[in-house]
Amino acid sequence: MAIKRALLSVSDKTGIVDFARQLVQAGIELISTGGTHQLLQDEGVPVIGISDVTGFPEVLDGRVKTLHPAVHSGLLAIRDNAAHQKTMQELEFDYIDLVVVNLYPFKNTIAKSDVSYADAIENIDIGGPTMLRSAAKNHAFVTVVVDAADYGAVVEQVMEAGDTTLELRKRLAGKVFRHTAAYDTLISTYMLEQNGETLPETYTVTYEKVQDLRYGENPHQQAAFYQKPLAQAGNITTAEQLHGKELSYNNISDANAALAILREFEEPAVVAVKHMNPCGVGIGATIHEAYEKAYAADPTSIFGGIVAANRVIEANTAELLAGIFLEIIIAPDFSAEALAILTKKKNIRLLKLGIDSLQTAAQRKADWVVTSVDGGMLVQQSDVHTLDVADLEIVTERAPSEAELKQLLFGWKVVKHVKSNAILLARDNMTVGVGAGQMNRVGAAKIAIDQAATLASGSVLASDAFFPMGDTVELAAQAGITAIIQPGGSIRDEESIAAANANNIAMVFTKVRHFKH
Ligand code: 93A
Repeated sequence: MAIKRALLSVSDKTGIVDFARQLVQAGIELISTGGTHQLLQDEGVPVIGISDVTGFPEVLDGRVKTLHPAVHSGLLAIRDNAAHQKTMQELEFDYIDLVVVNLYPFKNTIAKSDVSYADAIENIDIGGPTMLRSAAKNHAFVTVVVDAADYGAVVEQVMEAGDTTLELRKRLAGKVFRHTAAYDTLISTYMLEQNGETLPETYTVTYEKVQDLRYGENPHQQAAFYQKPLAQAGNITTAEQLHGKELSYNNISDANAALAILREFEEPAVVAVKHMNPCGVGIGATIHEAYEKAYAADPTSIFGGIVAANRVIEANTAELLAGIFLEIIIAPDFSAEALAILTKKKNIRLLKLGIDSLQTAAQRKADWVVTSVDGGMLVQQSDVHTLDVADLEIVTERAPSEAELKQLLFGWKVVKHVKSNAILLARDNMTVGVGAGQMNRVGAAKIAIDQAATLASGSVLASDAFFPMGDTVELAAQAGITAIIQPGGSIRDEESIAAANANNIAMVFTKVRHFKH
């Protein structure tokens, strides 16, 4: 069966004129809606207006253009069914063999910062998806194109054989249902969010592929990278790679972890990450100073790690960064000089966040975090809790000094992002010991103290959850730690408090915990 008639109705008119011309060359008659019709006419492409097919004008400001039995019978009729043939003749309807539609730009509309609700609603396409679905259902006979990237394949087959293959029609129909499902999902998410609804009965977010990955956590695992539509700026999904090899699966998850820590800080901060945990975090008056501290925190573990900064990287810092082996450097931007220095290194990946400075967690829209389990998933709000100093409870005889308090709050911001059980030591605006992912808290404390070595004495300690016994405090005291921040809330808090008092340690309770599994 040859393709005789095509209906073209597109919002994004890129490439449509050339495509239409080629269809006409192949002897196909064209029908089109308002704007598309106008464009084709202006370009001298012969085309019939949709009203000449339906016998109706486009009405209600274009809300009803193609929603008519003449269109949908033309699309849905089973060509080799005698009863359908008879009905088509009686109603004087003609078959439509090819449909080319792309939809009202709902996503682009809601992405505008000043979009009105009415404008968003007006950009919900009804007639377009209806035609796409009719044509896709009847793909045994009808060719349907929703993606301009497929114009070429259709033209090629039509020019050669006057028709498309069933294989192509099936593929294009499958694409259509995926496309309309994603389109509706976005509308649903937008509308329910406007109404404050969260955690719906069915969880349908459509993720769009950013890129295929060479492999997953290990070379024998297939993997790809997806992003949510309308991902916020400053995310790893929206970062621009300026230099270096393709990102790997582990690079992306580590970079994501680094950015989450960075969002804790408004002042210049640098975070070094290895295997999803911070190995060095520093803050300073300048990003250079912050980097020196993040490096000094643990000059061994940073090797092969990821470094993220919340200010533009300048040449002086780039010189230092170029001196060690790093997988990735992430920053809002790089000065031209810094870029010249760093791009000399073939293997380093440079990621630009494309924003002036990184937004802090408090400035961002709260997000939902999805973790998969076999056969399902868990969804929770991202842990964006920020501590109010006024909520701190001093539980020891000695209150922390101002200097200790500053380090305690710094440590608390970072320990939140360390895999539980976590103990972190801080001093001089940098982490000096990180104990991550231990099955018991004393074990985490031992690792942190061991790593801090001589710097443990005079540091402060932060713990992501309460101490079930006094043993961690005893260990801290032996190491010369002077102050502790922890959630409190254990039935044996008194034991920890007594141990702190006995050793002149100042201890504060946050009454908030930050488990991270
Ligand atoms: O407003 S609609 O939901 N009602 C319709 O009957 C209809 N038919 C096609 N939207 C409709 N369309 C859409 O119009 C198409 O999906 C396409 O995006 C757009 C093309 O309009 P024009 O050719 O006037 O630029």
